[in-house]
Amino acid sequence: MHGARVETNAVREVAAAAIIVGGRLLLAQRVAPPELAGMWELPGGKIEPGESPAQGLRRELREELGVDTVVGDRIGVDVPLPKGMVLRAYLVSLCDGTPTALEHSAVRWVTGPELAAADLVPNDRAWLAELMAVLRAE
Ligand code: DCM
Repeated sequence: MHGARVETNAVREVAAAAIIVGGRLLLAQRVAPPELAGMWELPGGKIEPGESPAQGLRRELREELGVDTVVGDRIGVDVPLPKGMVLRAYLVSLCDGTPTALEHSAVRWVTGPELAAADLVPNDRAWLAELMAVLRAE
């Protein structure tokens, strides 16, 4: 078919990182789109074809925050996104570097109560209970 793109069976994944150090979770403030700008999210992004979720998330965190990481276990539910994509969260450890807002307007470390009060992007609210439980267990 003229102009047709090759479809793959793989569901396109957006992976997001729960980076927790010393009882605080890292949040990043979105700059776009307008309806999400100013809201806080778990940093991450789209996994590219041929990447594992762990590889893609490590790449995104290097690009967005300038850090080296190890991607661990999944946490929380799958969140359906438009166009058949799915959003998943992973527990991620920092190996090297200080998270810096290279593609966000800011980053900040929040305690459980601060997370509960934060202006989170709606999708990431699905993980609030699990994230609070991990923060309490720290
Ligand atoms: N997204 C989200 N929560 C995150 C990361 C991403 O809801 N923690 C959504 C926003 C976009 C899509 O995933 O709809 C792709 O993300 P981005 O625009 O950051 O590439």
